[in-house]
Amino acid sequence: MQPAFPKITKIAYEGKSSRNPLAFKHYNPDEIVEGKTMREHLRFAVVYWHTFRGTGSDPFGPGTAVRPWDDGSNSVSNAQQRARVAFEFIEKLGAPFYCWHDRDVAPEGKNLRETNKNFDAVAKVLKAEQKRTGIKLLWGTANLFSNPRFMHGAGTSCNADAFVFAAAQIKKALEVTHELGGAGYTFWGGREGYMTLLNTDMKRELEHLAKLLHLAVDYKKQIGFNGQFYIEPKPKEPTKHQYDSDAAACLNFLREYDLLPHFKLNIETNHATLAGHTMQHELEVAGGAGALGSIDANTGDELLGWDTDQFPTSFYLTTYTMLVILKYGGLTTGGVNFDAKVRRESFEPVDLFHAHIGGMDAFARGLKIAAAIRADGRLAEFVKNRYASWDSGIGAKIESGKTTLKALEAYMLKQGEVTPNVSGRQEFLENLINEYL
Ligand code: XUL
Ligand code: CO
Repeated sequence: MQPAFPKITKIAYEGKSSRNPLAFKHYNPDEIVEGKTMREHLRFAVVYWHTFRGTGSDPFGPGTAVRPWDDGSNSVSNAQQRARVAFEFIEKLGAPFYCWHDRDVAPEGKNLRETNKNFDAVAKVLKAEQKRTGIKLLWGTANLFSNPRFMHGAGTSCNADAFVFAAAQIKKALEVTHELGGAGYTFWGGREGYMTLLNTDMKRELEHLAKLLHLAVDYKKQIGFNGQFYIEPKPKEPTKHQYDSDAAACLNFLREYDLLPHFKLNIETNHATLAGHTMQHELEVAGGAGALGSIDANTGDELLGWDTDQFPTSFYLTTYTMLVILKYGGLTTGGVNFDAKVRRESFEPVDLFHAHIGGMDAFARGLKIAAAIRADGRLAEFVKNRYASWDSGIGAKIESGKTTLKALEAYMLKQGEVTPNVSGRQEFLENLINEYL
């Protein structure tokens, strides 16, 4: 095969004084941070859908992207060629992982049988390319939202046959993920929600969704797939309301239907924004429940109210993200997945490199800053001291459950009033973060 990126060689780490746009300034894969290499901490993944299937189209116009390797057809051979190009890109970039939807990698055929055959034919190339390069699958997923059959949803559709098609699709996607040694499998319920409650039996839909996930858990065990299952929260778009609206809603759903032991969350920055939360908030909610699994690291534009899927470049964002991830023990099965696309105006293949290099550098820098803040210790110490009143005396008694409302009343009757104990010091803490940026 002729190289798709003939002028680009392996992207190297050149350090922060480099002015080479095709070099890393901060991501030095072998550099040790908090006892692990950056490669191990960040576990970067390239997404197949935006990077190799994105055309730059939007609701107002067709694609702009120039992709000389793609013949534009829906053939299996074009899909196989695209797979080889994908691996050339990921290898040159030096990302250790990638992620796909079943329908990104292979075209749909005229029925499920033919579609599965197409998928197998491309998966064969993916497997060979994984073997050749050592690049691994972070997670696979099934696209249960693009085809018109899923107009009412998949697991939550009013049409039982659509549920069945989704189940069959998940079965196959799990098999291929397993065959490719995937570290995980993600469920993003793009149309698992509603456009209007006037036509929706919410309770019944949620029960169906839980059933579908239980069937997947059972099948996972049956085929011996040990990868981690994730749910990816998002509040809306394409639906008005998606049931997996944020981390807290997902956790509640998983607990209610006895699914929590089998799932962690895949938290996406732009989805947090759409839910009216920060990424830091969503990660804390997941981390506190022991369910922080993986992240989709794309970001949005705060002036635009939709999911713009941009590459992250803000050091504040990556620092806050890495502070929470490190606090909860780091990414284990998960990774930093760039579910991001280049802008429609960035139509050349080289833009794909600029975008990923920038995102990887932003996260490497965020990792180093977060580690430095942790090594400094003032932030953690401040938080610890802020709760000092709970470490002894009446606070410790309450925490250990050794008190009653009557005893607390007696305590306060004696004391009379609450004395302020510590300032929140938000400004001081914001300045402290700035010392490291
Ligand atoms: C959509 C989104 C998806 C999931 C995988 O907003 O983030 O691409 O990551 O289905
Ligand atoms: Co995503």
